[in-house]
Amino acid sequence: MPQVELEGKRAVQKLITSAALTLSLFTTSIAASAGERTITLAVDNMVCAVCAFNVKKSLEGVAGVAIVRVSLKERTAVVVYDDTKADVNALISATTSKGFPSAPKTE
Ligand SMILES: [Cu+2]
Repeated sequence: MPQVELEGKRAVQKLITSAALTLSLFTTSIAASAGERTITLAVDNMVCAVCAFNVKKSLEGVAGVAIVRVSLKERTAVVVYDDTKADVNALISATTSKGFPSAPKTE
């Protein structure tokens, strides 16, 4: 039954193509999300888990901040924020005012 086999192959191909298309649309919509930025801050004075917690809390208190991931080991805070509501200076002053001076991390 070569005909049936061919149909089956086509159906699978169609499925793969539509899955790939869905995935690329999904990725595009995330990238295009309005005003969303991610920045890595190098944070000073973090010596223990409580410090890291306080840094996280200070950043989460800034309007427009969506996600904060603090690494005690790396001495960094990765912040996802809406740049129509918050800016880098607001993030820096939030941690600095709690005793943890920070600056955009340069590789
Ligand atoms: Cu500490």
